[in-house]
Amino acid sequence: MSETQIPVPVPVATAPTAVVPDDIRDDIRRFTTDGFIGPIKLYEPDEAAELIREIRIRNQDTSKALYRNSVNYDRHFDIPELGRHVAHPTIVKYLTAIFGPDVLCWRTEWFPKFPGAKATEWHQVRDYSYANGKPQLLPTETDWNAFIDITVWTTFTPATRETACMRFVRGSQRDLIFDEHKATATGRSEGYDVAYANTGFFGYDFSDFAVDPDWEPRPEDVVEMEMQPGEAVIFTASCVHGSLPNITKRQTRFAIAARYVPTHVRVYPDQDTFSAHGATFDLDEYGSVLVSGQDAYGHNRLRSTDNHGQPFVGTWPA
Ligand SMILES: O=C(O)CCC(=O)C(=O)O
Repeated sequence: MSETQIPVPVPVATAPTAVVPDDIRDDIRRFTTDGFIGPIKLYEPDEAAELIREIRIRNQDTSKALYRNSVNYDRHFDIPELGRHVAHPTIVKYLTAIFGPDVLCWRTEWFPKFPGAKATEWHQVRDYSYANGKPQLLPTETDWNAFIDITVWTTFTPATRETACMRFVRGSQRDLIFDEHKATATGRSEGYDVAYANTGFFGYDFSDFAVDPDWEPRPEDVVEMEMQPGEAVIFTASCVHGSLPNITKRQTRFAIAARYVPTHVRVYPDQDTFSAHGATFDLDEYGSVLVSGQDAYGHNRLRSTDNHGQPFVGTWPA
């Protein structure tokens, strides 16, 4: 760690109420030290191909989407395949081993990388205030730590070094390398289309947040994770991550990230709307989805059914 980097408390990955199944004990241990774990198989490759085909067809109709935006936030509300995906039993198994039994899905996002797309630059996210300067997550039972927000990034097409696989800086969740609370103008203006925003982070320039502008990861800490369709990587967004460029001529890499918190975390605290990636999101109809356990806190509005009136959870065998 350089002198300009501010140390953050060493986090504990598993909550006191978490029960870690024996078969994933080593994975959880590795997740604690590295900040990510994968690839983890969720679907067979042909099942993944069929799912993404269906999802892309359904994407044409946004009449029941929660909001109109080109980052496709929260399409699990109107695309049933995604509503089912967020409560996948393997995802829930890992998350409950980390958070304990009570888990909310608070957001989904699409990450397509089209042929010729730029790399996603190194970034590190803690409470998502990079978007507009306001924290989108606020823990109430603990201080902030690296394991109160976990992303499950699932690829539905091959994610290779050529098509833009994810990469991580092992163990970097322990260091403050990017400080989202720094002021920045880039990315916070309204009305741009992320598809055409010429930055490495969907309209933002994450180097604006670098604590040390000269920071570079040590090569031996960088892990490039190639993945098969249907595989997921689970990570804390406070582990520095990004992806390679898509250098192919015709292969789109298509991934969907689902983000989760334990129920004690307040999601979008005291906000009726928020802005991110050039768009404004009205939270009127928004709710987090309880994918496991119970919500004893009542901090957040919950949604148990999607925008077609179908239950989110309960479509997987118990
Ligand atoms: O898919 C990508 O290129 C980046 C994904 C990412 O940064 C995330 O899921 O937080």
